[in-house]
Amino acid sequence: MAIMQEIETKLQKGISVSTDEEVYYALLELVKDKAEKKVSNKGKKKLYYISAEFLIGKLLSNNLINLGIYDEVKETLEKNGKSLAEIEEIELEPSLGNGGLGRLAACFIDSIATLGLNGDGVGLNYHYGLFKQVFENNLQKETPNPWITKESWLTKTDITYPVSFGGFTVQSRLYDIDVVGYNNRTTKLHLFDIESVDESIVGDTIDFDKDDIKKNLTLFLYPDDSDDKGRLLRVYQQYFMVSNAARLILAEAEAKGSNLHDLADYAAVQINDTHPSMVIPELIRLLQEKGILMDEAIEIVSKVCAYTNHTILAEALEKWPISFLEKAVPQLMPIIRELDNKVRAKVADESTYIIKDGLVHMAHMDIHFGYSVNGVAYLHTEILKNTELNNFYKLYPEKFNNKTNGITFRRWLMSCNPELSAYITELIGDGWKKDANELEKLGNFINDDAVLTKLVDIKNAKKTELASYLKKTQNLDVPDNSIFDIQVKRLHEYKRQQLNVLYIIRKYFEIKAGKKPSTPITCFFGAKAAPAYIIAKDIIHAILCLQQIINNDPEVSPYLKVFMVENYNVTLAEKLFPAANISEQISLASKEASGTGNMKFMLNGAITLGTSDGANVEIAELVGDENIYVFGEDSQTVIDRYERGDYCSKDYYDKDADLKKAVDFLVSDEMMKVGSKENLERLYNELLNKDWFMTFPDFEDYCKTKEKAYADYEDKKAWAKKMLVNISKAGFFSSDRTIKQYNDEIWHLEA
Ligand code: Z2T
Repeated sequence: MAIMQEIETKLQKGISVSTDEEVYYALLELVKDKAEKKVSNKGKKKLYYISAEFLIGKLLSNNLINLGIYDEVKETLEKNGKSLAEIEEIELEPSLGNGGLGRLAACFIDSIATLGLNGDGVGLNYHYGLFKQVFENNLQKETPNPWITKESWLTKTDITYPVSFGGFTVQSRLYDIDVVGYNNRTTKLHLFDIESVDESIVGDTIDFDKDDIKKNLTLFLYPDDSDDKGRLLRVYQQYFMVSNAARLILAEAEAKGSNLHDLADYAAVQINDTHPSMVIPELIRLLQEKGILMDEAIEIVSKVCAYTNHTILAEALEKWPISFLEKAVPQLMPIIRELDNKVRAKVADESTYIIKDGLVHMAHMDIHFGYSVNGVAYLHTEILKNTELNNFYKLYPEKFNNKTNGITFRRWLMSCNPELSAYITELIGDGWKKDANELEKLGNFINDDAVLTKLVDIKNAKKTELASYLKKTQNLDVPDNSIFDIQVKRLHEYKRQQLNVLYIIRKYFEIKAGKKPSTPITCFFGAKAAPAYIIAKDIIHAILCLQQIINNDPEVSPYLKVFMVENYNVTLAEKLFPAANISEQISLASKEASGTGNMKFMLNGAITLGTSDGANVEIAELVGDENIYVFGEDSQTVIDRYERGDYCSKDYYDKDADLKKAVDFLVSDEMMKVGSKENLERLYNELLNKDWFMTFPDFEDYCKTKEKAYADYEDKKAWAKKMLVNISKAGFFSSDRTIKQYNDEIWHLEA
């Protein structure tokens, strides 16, 4: 049937006489039908990617692309006076993740489906995604972010399990989302929920009654990025997730003929950070229930579970008080104690024990009782082996391996930048869509002026598109003839948005003093701060105050503008990456495990301005010094300085007049006029008396390197060459490559 007819059959009327909303729901149903008809791998062994977060973003466009009907649908709609872009606006974004970790899980299931592997995602069906960010008086406010509508991507299944906590039992319900691969194949995202969740306890804020677990268990995604503050409800959520996952795993293995002694031939479990770590004791518990003795159960599970670490920030390694676990999941404590005893009997190094000082160290359990431990970028894994987890590396060198992160090019190029995609295909054919390494063929055009011009034209068109979108949705007046310098990621001190802020203040003074940039500069920020992260919110406040001052200063604003976009999420990300000229990746070296935004920028032809941190190191290696701007101290210097403990930010402030002037501006009369004294003074004092993430030592080099990047931008052709090299070398960062490595080296599933 022609696509037009298929849509109209769903609509029961003509497209042209239907509303955008009706068309959206017709397309949703159509996609669900088509997804159901695709095949999925039914191999013996299956991967379960368990994650507390799957930041899938809107699904319509991506599914249309992966089904191969995007262009056809778009044209059909156009012929009937409808715009796919406007219909996409109807879809609510499922923001079921905080940032990189959740988005990575979403990219991974796209690649698992595309590679035709037998693997599913398992997580929770949060009724409210990460909070919606609104700005009021230059401050972040948080409001609830619902995404589930009556018709949605969720399909209710008849799978339900009783899950017991200390003192009560709940009945779970599994909802599935079909994950359509770019290869005629699908897999499932399994999201568990309970039917007693009560959305009516949510008001205008994200505060709610934390006590009634039956009503709130899957109500909210926890809004913390890598600085997770432990909470009891979080333990309930985690156990609910893994208990359901464990039952599903055992049921599916048994259905395929496993006697459970051979579970490792039927299942691999990837533990995405420590949030699902209780799956280890839970699987052991369930195997015991089925008559397998403790020692053997432990051995079986140790051949099934593999752990991914996503951070070296000590405060982000989950450690639960024994009292929490005794209250929420008392049935696990005897098993966890047994695991700890086994470690104590075998290992001399007390630093690796699971239970210490009344705390259960989740990562320690994963490393002792999993068969693989991986970091998410080369540098990150090296730091884990040599520093953070060195004591474990000495015990189990064979378990440690690196899997550099990746992104799905379907969403982060084909879907968000169809213009660039089409042009790449025009130049090198469409083999790159299946094998991203083919992007290297673009290198042949490095001296082709027409190609370089066209790349710049596409970039300019995406900048104009972003500007008009921000005008329409946030009433921002963005000059599209300026350099778009973009920093988008969670707000965290280690990511150092404050360093960018100090540069902007310096630039502001420079322009005031008459030194005007040849091309105007527009600095974009997009970032949510965890609601309880005070200094992060102060940094947002400082950015919004600066935005107000600079954009309204007639002397400065023709040359420099600042925009903090409201409610940065996947939807906005898809509009920002294609429009970027400069990609800010300025974390303190050693602190960003990988970063994945850096890859999205590069793929869309932005040039990285970054430290030698996370995957930036690998980007630099691939593109060469000419095509990236690297600055700042290296990770070893930083690690050594922490080791010595002798950092004093005041010394730098006293020595560098420009730095002093920029820092002092935070508490100037101008800032106080538009901002709040409490917030600005707190930030000022934090930087001057602590600066834990060492912004000051990198300030001078950052400014110098950024000036060099801006100066280089003036040579259009040379800049376009850098863009071309970046795009052509991005193939390594396809999540298809990452997933292939996970499979070859950890999961060993049949293709
Ligand atoms: C997160 O997004 C990341 C690490 C975390 O550590 C937690 C969260 Cl929610 C517990 C990020 C890293 O910061 C980032 O460098 C990395 O690219 C991403 O995970 C995916 O690995």
